[in-house]
Amino acid sequence: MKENKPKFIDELLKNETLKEPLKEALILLAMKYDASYCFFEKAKEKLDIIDSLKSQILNSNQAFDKIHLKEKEMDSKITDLQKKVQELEQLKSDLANAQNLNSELSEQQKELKQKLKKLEKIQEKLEKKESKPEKLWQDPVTGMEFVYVPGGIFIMGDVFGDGEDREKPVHEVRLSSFYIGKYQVTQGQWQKVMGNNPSNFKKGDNYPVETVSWDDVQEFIKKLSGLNQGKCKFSLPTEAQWEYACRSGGKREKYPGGDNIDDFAWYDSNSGGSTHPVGQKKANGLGIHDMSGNVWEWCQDWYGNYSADAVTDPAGSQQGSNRVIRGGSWSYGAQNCRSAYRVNYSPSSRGSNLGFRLVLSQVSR
Ligand SMILES: [Ca+2]
Repeated sequence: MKENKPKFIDELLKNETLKEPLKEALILLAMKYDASYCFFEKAKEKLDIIDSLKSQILNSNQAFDKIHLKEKEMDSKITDLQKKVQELEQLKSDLANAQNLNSELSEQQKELKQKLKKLEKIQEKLEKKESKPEKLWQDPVTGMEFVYVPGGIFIMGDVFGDGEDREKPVHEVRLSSFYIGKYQVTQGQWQKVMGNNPSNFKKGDNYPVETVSWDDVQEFIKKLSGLNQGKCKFSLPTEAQWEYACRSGGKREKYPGGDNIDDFAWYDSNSGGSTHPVGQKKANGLGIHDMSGNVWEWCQDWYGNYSADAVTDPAGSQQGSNRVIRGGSWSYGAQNCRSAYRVNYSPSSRGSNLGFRLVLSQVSR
């Protein structure tokens, strides 16, 4: 072991004059000094260790603080992340709801589309029905056939300029669609409804009924409507309806169907002095027979003068004493069988050359 005693003690011990007790005291002192020195050295070492430990502790405290800070940051980041996760969950659930809603909506959309298609089909059918009505309608009671006459505009009256004054002035008429008898009412049909046959020429059921007054016809209409349980609205044609139907829907036709009267009408030159079964002559452009000739036909209107004004669905004079008759007959000449020719008769009058046909304006199902 290294000795650390101070030099001056060695110097003193070299002195031979030094007394023994003093020498011993000096050696003891040197030993004490050495021990103290050793102790001091060790303490110093310990202090160094303590310092180092202190510094380590300080460092680790700082590190701990840093870790704590990081921990806090991490906590805050975790909280943020948790929030984000919650938001994402909410978004996910919103998305799921939206998807459900979307699929519900598309289901509803599908249903709506199907309904729309059905509606369109119904509309199409309705439009077809409206635009293409049945061309023929048959009365279930008498078997009477009616022809559809599509409405339109025509010039009514003496369009050929060879008529009577009472066929003037020509004027514009607008008419709604209607149905009109394909034939004059027959004796068989009259018999079925009225239970009698007032006709002069009783040659068969298919001959036109005649010797019926305008008033008789009103009774016939009332009874026929009753037999149809009020489902059908029958009437005599207005004078405008009659002329429009006669001229194949308002065409410029001198006789119903064309210029050659013999093709279309029984009149004095070809009738042999009698009526003929309905429908034997050619039909006009609408498929209607015997508008001219065979028997005159009652119209609904009071007889009156024409006005030059354009009119819509005219119903004739508002009042009068006679009703209009149209078309000529088996006993009259070609001039009286013209489409525009018009004459009048007392509503109570009857004649073997005077019958009628009906108009159907409405059928309720
Ligand atoms: Ca006729």
